Amino acid sequence: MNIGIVATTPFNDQKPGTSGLRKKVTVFQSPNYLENFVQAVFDTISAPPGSTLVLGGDGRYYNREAIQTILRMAAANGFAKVLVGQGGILSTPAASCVIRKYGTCGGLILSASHNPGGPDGDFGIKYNTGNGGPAPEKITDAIYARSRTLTGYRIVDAPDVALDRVGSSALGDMTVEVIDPVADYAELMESLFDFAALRELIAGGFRLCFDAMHAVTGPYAIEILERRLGAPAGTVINGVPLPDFGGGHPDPNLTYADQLVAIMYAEDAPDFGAASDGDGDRNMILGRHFFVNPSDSLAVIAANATLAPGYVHGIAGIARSMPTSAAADRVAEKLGVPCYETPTGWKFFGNLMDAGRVTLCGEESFGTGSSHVREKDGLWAVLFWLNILAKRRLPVEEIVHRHWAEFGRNVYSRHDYEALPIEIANGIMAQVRSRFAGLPGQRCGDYRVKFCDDFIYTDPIDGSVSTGQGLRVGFEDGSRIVFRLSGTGTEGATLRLYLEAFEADPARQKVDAQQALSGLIAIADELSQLKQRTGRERPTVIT
Ligand code: VG1
Ligand code: CO
Repeated sequence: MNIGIVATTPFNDQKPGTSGLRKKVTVFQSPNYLENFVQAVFDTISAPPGSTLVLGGDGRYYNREAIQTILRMAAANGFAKVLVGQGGILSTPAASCVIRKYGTCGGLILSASHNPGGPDGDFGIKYNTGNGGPAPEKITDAIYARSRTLTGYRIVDAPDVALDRVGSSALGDMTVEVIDPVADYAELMESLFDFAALRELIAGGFRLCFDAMHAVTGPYAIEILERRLGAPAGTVINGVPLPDFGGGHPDPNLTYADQLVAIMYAEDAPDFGAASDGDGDRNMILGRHFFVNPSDSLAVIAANATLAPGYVHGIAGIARSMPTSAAADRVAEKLGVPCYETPTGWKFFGNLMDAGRVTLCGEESFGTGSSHVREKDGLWAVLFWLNILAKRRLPVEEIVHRHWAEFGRNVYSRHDYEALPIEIANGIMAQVRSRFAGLPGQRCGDYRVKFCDDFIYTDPIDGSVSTGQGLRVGFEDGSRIVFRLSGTGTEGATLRLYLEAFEADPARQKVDAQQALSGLIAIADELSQLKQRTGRERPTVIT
């Protein structure tokens, strides 16, 4: 077997964002682009000889080609073994599960998550460390630095490896083991949730619908919901993963999961609906004619955690990203466990979970998970909800309403302005920042400003500091406005506006969030000149 070193000129645009390196497929297809980044990862982690790597992706366009390239490079870089999902498929949480279960030195996950796929869509790659979680900033910074100085990469000259059948084959001195992408993950889910109770719930006529959005969760959901839990065939819709996600936008929100939303708001709607994203780490939870805000979902799961066998002894603590509502904080307070506020992105939860400080983590962006893996986990959240529903036997809406009555409601919404010209987005952020000095103590509408800052996080475990994580305007009554630029988009800039108000009075909790937040929305526009600067009357997506 020939190990070659291919000379390259370094790239300058391979800085990983919120969740790995994401670019247009065409960028990844350009000569040496993928190879340069992969070599930068291998050089940075310098895995000891004999190491095993996990490899898989969400099945999007270019997944298979990238896997073949990475296998050839892994063989040339001295890995002893690569565990690759059959057909090149591994959902993000399943990859995390496999890395942990087999104690590998980490893995490469090929995904651009919720971004559209296909030849004109997006591709992405991310390195997860041996704990199963996304590499922390100090590693991604080192990978980026290396990607800018590389002048060559190592690769063997060999034919493609067969990926469609489970089993082992040799690639040079390396073993490629094609594994069932679902089995280890499904086994882990069975160990956490009361599958007997779920089977009984479903056999008793409880109706559900899961929208896999033609993305990676199709095979996982069919195996778990239909085969193991006995839900009727057809419970999983859009269950066949397609390289372009059927032309859709695999983002489980009220805008892009419109087919599921129509089903759940129809006259004969099922009891429960859920959707997941491109790589299977996000979840949207719906009841009959009812949407569960992701921040509330985290809080409800926390408050009901002991109903699931895997959490019967309680939770150690909760962590949530800064823009996520404080609904979970109220549950943590009541349970007497700590609640941590981290920057956006799952990589910031890893240290807290590894140190045993938290069990549950969540983000407002439809991300919920626990220390069972080191990624957010879409199907896990769905099973957690089903477990709660099986034990409490109440409609989804009623569970949330009772939760609000007990803890108060953190009325919450996120407004996304997608594909803005970068200068305009930067201008809005600068405009908000320019107002900071004069704001504290001032009245804005019905609110009085308590503080403004640009969120800085100091990791309580390793002391690392992350700056520039979002502009916050906090009010005396706990309400908040947050402005943040997305780190996952590939077209222009996406500005996210996060809005939160608190309502303690149960008589006033069942209101439309946009209406309840209208005062804050107006303040946000006044502070940022959003409408004027973007020329847009409304956001691209409202959650
Ligand atoms: C978004 C979400 C963030 C999430 C990230 C990755 O990042 O806001 O909460 O962790 O996507 O999710 P940003 O920088 O665009 O706001 V996934 O499912 O795309 O891996
Ligand atoms: Co995702």
